[in-house]
Amino acid sequence: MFTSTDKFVQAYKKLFQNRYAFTYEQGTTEQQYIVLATLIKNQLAENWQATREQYLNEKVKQVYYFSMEFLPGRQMKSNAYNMGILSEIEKGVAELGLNFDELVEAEADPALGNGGLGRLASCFMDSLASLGIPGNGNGIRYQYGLFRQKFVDGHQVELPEYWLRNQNVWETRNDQSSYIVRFGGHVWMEIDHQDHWIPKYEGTQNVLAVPYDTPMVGYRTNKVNNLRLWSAEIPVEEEENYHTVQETDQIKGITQVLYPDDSNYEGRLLRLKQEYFMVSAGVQSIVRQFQKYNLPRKFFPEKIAIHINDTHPALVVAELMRILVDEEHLSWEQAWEITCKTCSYTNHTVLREALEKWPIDMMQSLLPRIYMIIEEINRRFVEETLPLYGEKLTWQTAILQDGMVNMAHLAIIGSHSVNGVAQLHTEILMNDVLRDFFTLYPGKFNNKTNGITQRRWMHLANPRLTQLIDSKIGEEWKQNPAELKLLKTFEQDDDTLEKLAEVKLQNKTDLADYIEQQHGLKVNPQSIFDVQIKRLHAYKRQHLNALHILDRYLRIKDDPAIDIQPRVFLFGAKAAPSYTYAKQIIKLINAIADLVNNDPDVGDKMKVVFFENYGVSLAEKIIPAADVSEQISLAGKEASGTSNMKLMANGAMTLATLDGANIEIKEYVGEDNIVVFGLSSTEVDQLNQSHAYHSKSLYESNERLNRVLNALIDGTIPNAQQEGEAVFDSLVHYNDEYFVLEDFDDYIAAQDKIDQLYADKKVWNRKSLLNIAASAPFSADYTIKRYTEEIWKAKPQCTDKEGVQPLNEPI
Ligand code: 26W
Repeated sequence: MFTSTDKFVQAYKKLFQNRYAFTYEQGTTEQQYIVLATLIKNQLAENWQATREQYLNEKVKQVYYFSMEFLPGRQMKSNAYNMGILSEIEKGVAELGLNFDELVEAEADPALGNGGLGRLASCFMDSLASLGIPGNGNGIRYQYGLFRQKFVDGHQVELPEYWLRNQNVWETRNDQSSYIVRFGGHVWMEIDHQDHWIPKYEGTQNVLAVPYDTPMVGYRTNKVNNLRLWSAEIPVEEEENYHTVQETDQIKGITQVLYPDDSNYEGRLLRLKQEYFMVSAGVQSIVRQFQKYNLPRKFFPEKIAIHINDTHPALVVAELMRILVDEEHLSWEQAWEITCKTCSYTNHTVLREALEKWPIDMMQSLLPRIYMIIEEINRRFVEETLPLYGEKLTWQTAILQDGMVNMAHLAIIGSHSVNGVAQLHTEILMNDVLRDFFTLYPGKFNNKTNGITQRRWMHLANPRLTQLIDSKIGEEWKQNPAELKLLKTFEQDDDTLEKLAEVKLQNKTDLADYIEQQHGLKVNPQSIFDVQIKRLHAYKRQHLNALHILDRYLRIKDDPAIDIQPRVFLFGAKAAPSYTYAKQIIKLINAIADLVNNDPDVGDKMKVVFFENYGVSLAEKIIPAADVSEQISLAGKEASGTSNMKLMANGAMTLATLDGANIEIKEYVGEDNIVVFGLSSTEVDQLNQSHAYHSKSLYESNERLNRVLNALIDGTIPNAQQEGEAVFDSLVHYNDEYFVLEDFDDYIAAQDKIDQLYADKKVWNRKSLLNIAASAPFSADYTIKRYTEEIWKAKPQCTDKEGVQPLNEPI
């Protein structure tokens, strides 16, 4: 790369001067960052081009990962690291007299997603590139990312997140690959002179989709994959038709802002426009790419895989049919075979309120041709299914139901593979949520447990731990995560355990400094750092955590001399702006924090911190400092979770219900090295079915619970009377939908167990080490290998009757 530090310094100075016409010392931190990032981007351009050309020349099979959300995090350090030039760059920057960490922080963190689904997509991008698998991301270049969260008097306030304010160095606009996407108007069919039925359009609104490409750099490979994000513009030839700012805004508005809703579906027209916009542009560019291969069209599924990340891009099925039938003039049957061999779908949630169903009227007027195609897919599906399975099952699985288009049904019927994201989740899909489809297509269903990239979440976020691991087992684990299990041989080694504790303490001290600087609050790094970081949602039960905090507070008040392990409770969570209850829980926890943090009786025994604006960058600071990982969702509700994996890999102990991937964590680490509590998903089902749950009687009969719940409404927490009442009412008067009260006792006991374990440092450190050692199976590299071998395989089949894929084997 750079032959010497001198060369780097010269190149930096030159580029800075070219760009700004003054010297770098006179520049702002942002400008200094922009030049450094540009220099790094220039270094990878050659590999980026070479990768693209190689894929094209060798006509390799390419995967297209369609996702409405990506959360890549800051990219400069990660790119330099994956390219193998990080230490070189750090040296050069020091030589220039600049502070590298400050430059790193000057980069905007693109918050183009809500949570787990978007971050998973970015971990997958990293793994695809690092494994040298030809994989492309396809998404939307939102001008405004997920809102910036601020607390005003403890309430969440949402501010616009204009992440493109400073130049985005990483993206490249590629006008030559723009496409037109059509909305609305009228469609009718005409026969042309070759006897093809051709749709004719009138009065459509045409939008130009312009791609912005971002390099996805592989770790220690020369491969650079592509993330393509589409932006909506007015087609140049139509500019004269747009006279007012409102008219132009309406077009550009399609890609203006990310919907801030996580797990809650709302049938908004603009959202449907976004979905089709991304899908149509993406599929058009794929078909163009395939044309460059110059192969018969029947090879399409052997050269192209399109992955549908949750139902948001499910229109892919209809759009690919449209292009193959209307533009490529294939027969319906041929087109259908290609489509379902090409497409695959991942489900990410079992929450009913999250399942997308668009009103037929809306779809028909916004996407008339697409709707016609969906109608035909549905007609043929019904025609085939009815005689074999009868009315009930056919009706339950149809795409069109009660005036709605059921997007999950479209995705399943049009794909050769349907997967869940953890073993339990996949089982729930097969036995419950998608049971009817499992009857129809058992061979389509399979599990792909989520994973995380160790590069960002260990190597980069936790360099101290990484160094310690390197010094014990060598560096091989970085290429081959399975090697992490070698750490287990050090479980009785005092030196290793002490060093591990030292690493954790240093990370906690760093986080404590950050907390003091941000919140003006001093926390003691010797305390247990107890972390719950995820979207705020009733099913994730941050309020159960809050009840435990209150209980602890009351115990300390009873006896200020109580001998109790000091704890810092750390929260990071955004609530959907329209989700009133979630916002009330935020306010309640902030009010509890005020109460606890300012009570002299409490002192160092406990502190509560609610970070503002939780996101990828903040997660990188918090996770390496965590002792306890709170994974306390109601069993059966959390599809997988991925913060659970990141925290485990950084040596936190998991405090968990048997939900999502927590179950696999327990399998890998062993039941002695995780603290499990609460109802199982089967017990939850039984309680729901029997209607035997009466939360109010628990409130009345359980003294301890009674006291904590009363504290919500009796003025104990000044400043959150209303919110305390809201939470109280939902738990006591509205029968506690997520069984918080049922799990309360068991949760408190589990928390006491944590205290007990932490009291014996050696025991704790050993468990921490064993968690790191057992975290390897959650490498996204393994997850991606499984997707590649089992879903995006060389010759996928439409009617995959091979039977259910085996669930993941431990490695
Ligand atoms: C249309 C509204 C909407 C928006 C986002 C509905 C649903 C979603 C996502 C599917 C929600 C989501 O992010 N699910 C999370 O996906 C993660 C990655 O698989 C899992 O780890 C989490 O358990 C799951 O909640």
